[in-house]
This record gives sequence, C-alpha cells and structure tokens, in this order.
Amino acid sequence: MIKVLLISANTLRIPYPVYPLGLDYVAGCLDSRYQTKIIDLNDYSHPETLDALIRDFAPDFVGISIRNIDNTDVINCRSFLPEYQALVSQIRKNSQARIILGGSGFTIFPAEFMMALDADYGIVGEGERMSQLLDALEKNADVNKVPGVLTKDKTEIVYEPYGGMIRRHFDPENRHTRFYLAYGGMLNLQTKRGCPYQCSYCTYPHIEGGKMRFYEPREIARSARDLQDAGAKYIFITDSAFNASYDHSLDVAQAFIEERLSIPWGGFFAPTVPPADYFKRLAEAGLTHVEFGTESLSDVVLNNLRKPFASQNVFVAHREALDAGLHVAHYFLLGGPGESKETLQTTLTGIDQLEKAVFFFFCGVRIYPHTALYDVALKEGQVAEGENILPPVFYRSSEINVKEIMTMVETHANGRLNWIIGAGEAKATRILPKLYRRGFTGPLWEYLIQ
Ligand code: B12
Ligand code: SF4
Repeated sequence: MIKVLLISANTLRIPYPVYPLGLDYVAGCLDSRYQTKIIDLNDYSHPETLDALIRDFAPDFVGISIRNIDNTDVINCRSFLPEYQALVSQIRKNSQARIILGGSGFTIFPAEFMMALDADYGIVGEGERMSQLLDALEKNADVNKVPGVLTKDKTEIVYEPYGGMIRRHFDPENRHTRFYLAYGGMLNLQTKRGCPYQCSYCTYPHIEGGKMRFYEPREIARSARDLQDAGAKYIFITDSAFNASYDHSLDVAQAFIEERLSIPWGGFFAPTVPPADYFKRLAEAGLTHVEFGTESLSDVVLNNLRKPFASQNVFVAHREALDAGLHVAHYFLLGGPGESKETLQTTLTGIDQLEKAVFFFFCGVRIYPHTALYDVALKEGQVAEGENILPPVFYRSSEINVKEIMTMVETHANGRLNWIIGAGEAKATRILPKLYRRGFTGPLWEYLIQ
C-alpha cells in the first residue's frame, strides 16, 4: 500500500494554535489505496520524535502544509521559511519519500517555495488534487496535465477551482485532535469556499476562488456535531466571510439548530448591513463571536481598498451584532493607498463610537501577488516586475509612514486593553496560554472588552 504522510508545518501559537483543517480535506480525498497519516508539528516539539516517526512510517510521499509565510507584522516581521527548510532537511535525512507542498501560504508564492524548499511537487489551491497527482504518478502519466501541479521543471501555474468530490476526514482519535481539545478546545469548520468580493489587497479570492461554492447545510451541521461529540468547546468557521451569502449562512445556522449543536461558534464577517434579525437568528444557533474585517472607517480608504461597504454600514452592522448579544471584534488594516493623518484620525475617532468591542490593528498592508494592490504598487514603483516579494514588502502611503501610524494609534489607544496593536504579539494575547492551561476555551478576546 502506498504510504502518505501529511505534515502540518505551522507551529505559530499566536493568537492561538490553529487546527490544520486543510489536511483533513487532503486526507479525505485519498481513498483506501493509500495509508495516510497526519501529523501536526504543534504536537512534536522534539526533533528526535519526528525523526523516529518518519523512519517508522516509511512514507512514499510526504505532503507538507504551508499555511503561514510569516507573521505579517510590519514591525517585528518573522519569516517561517527557515523552519520549513529545516523540516525538509529532516524529512530528506530520514526518508526517500517524494515531497509535495501545498497550503494557503504555498498557493500565494508557489514558485518561490518550490525553489526555496527544493520540493519534488507542489499543488496550488485545493489539495484535493493530490489524489489526481498520485494517480498520475502511479500510472506514469503526465503530471503536468493535473491542474495546479508544479514540478521541479514546471513552474508555470494553472489556477483552476477543483470540481470533484470534497470530503473532510476528521478523526477524533488523532493525537493532534486531542492536543487542540486540551489546549483551548477550539476546532474549525468550513461551510463554503470562495469569496465574491475583490478587496484590493486580499489573497483569499486567489486561494479559494472568486466564486462561492457551498457545502450542503445539513452536511456541515453533521460535521459540526462530530466536532462537538469529539469534545470541542468552540468552533471557528474558517470561511473568508461567513456572511458573504446571507441565505446560506442562515441555512447553516438553521441546520445547527436542527442538529442540536450546543457549543459556541464564531467567524469572520464583512460589516455589511445585514437583513432584519440576521445576527439574532445566528445567535439562536450558537454564534457568540463576530470578527468584522472592517479595515478602516474612512470612506476614502475603504473605497481605495475596494471594500464592499461604507463606514456608515459598519456602525449598523456593529449595532445589530451587539443587539443580538454577541461579542464583537473589528480588524483594522492601516497604511494602504490614500491613508493620511486625516483618514487615520477619522478611523480612530470613528472607533470611539464603536462601543463594547475589541480592535485589532495591523499597521501596514502587505503586498501580495495576484491582487489589485500589487498592480498599484507596481505602477508606483514600490515593487519591481519579477521582484521576489516572499520576504514581505508593505505598501507605503506617500502621506503617512508606519512609525507615524503606530504613534497615532498608540497615542489614541492610551493603554486601552481592547486596542491590540501589531500582529497579536501584544501583552493581552500573551496571557492566552495561561488561560488555556487553566481550562478556558475559545478565542477569549471578549475578556478584553471594557
Ligand atoms: C480562518 C483563518 C484564520 C483564523 C483561524 C481560526 C481557526 N481556529 O481555524 C485566525 C483568525 C485565528 C487566523 C490567524 C492567523 N492567520 Co489566518 N487565515 C484564515 C483563513 C481565512 C482560512 C484558513 C482555513 O482554515 N481555510 C480552510 C482550509 C480547509 O483551507 P486550507 O488550510 O487552505 O487548505 C486547503 C488548501 O490550502 C490545500 N492544502 C492545505 N494543506 C495542504 C497540504 C498539501 C500537501 C496539499 C497538496 C494541499 C494542502 O488543501 C486544502 C483543501 O482544499 C486564511 C485565508 C484563506 N482564505 O485561506 C487565512 C490565512 C491562512 N491566515 C494568514 C495569516 C498570516 C494568519 C496570522 C499569522 C495573522 C496574524 N498575524 O495574527 C494568524 C496565524 C495563526 C496561527 N496560529 O497559525 C495567511 C497565511 C499566509 C501568510 N500571509 O502568511 C492567510 C492565507 C491569509 C492571508 N493574509 O493571506 N487565521
Ligand atoms: S477582505 Fe474579506 S471580503 Fe474582501 S475579498 Fe478578502 S475575504 Fe473577501
């Protein structure tokens, strides 16, 4: 039997360790011809244990999931590439297996990762293509015909949404499942793929596709129940924007009620004006935490970022969520095109009107390929054609720099605990491990609300 070892290489624990959901889907596409094993490096802190595991399992293929490229922090940027390189060396030292790369971070910079990690194959986008790749290899067929596959020689990339069967393989008995259950109790769930919006800086439509593809609500609810029955204490819905379809998200909520899901859940939302009672209906189905991708409260900036809402809509969405009794957080992305002291002041003064919430500030907009912001940056000479932007390049507004942004936000925040500045390495999030060890569960940012 062909043996496939799938490794989640993400060991970042900020804001908290994240269950490697993508690998459940990759494992779900590999049928009984394969002996598949998932391991999560969060659970293997000693290199010797991993050495022994690789040797004992003796895989034919090792799939590495590359999620984070770096911590996206403009001030304290930390690249994870050296860790991925060390992992590849460790695999090569202990095995002859062919290495296949995939994951969201890989999908953003496939050619760069192929080169930096000297992998045998890569799959951009949906990892369900792995079964097609392995099939082609087994039959000695041309792997270049499998959409999204890269080899050492083929670096030209075809992005094509996967149209085949999608199946999550969730195993409550897996070591890593138990790790997440014991540490914060959070597991995760996807209800659809794709985002129909086109925010100028955002990679999500490139990773998941620009067209929404929905899972059947009852199927999702059953999957949620499996997580609950396994002992999950909270579910994070990983959709790019859960409310991008009001109809589907309401159907999912209804299915949760019918399936008697009783644990709390949360996810990302766009602060668009919801239909009447939208948040109340989600709250009845167990929604407790709403994380709004607000980015700015200046209409000039929102427009430049091509956000699908105006600042006024944010206040309405915020109020509706609060009225439904939900915990609310807003993410802000500062320093994009058109950002100035005036637009930032408008945002900061606007935030003061958003009562009872937590605010996360990212003080620099990372430039990613395949985005409208990349084209703007190219035109403005902030990146050069063909430049390797795997080492992060942040957009520079001509009217305000990062230091000025940080100073304005910090001064305005004036020590308020619910204003988290930077990529989450703030004092407030450093207490999370302690709380998890004491048995607290879920994202816990609501404790910062004053
Ligand atoms: C939900 C989410 C979060 C949630 C996660 C909550 C939770 N409990 O799950 C929260 C808010 C905590 C979060 C935090 C962060 N996130 Co985040 N997040 C996402 C998001 C929206 C979805 C991820 C997801 O689960 N998708 C669903 C699963 C099924 O998809 P998937 O893992 O990509 O897997 C599929 C494919 O990639 C592929 N695949 C995956 N693995 C493998 C392996 C092989 C071998 C193959 C062949 C294929 C393959 O197949 C899978 C099925 O099709 C993505 C953006 C996006 N739309 O992808 C960003 C994203 C992953 N996050 C990102 C970042 C940067 C972060 C943070 C570092 C931000 C910060 N500074 O705080 C932290 C890191 C947290 C951590 N500990 O790792 C980046 C990573 C890339 C990068 N720029 O470095 C992304 C891509 C967004 C972006 N900016 O581009 N995040
Ligand atoms: S920022 Fe959010 S709403 Fe905009 S394209 Fe990305 S995922 Fe979609």
